[in-house]
Amino acid sequence: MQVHQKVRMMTSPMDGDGDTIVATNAKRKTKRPPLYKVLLLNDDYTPMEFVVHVLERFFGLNHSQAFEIMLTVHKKGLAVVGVFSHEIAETKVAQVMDCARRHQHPLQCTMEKEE
Ligand code: TYC
Repeated sequence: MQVHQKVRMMTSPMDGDGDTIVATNAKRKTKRPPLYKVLLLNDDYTPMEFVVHVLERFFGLNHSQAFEIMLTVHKKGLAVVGVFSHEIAETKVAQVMDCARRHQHPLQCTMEKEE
């Protein structure tokens, strides 16, 4: 973002009314990489304890944090469980989906670019 700011200085160059124009906060040369939200979706069949286990195992949450997020998903339909780089988010989604498939639960996990 290019932002110009008018600053009073003891030296020139002036812009006519005694203010000096300076450029600040010039465009970043290295853009920060985008971040991705990992979302967990509700369904009617996956056991609550399994969801809590998945949140503890793959997202490093303690039992009460995991239980709280599981309940949010259960009540609201979905919740963000974490925000990661593209590669880490992809890995988390794959780990959850694989674990759910192995246990034959329909649990769904997806990722979405954070704006
Ligand atoms: N709704 C499920 C049940 O009542 C529990 C559940 C919670 C399932 C979160 C998925 O992501 C989920 N057994």
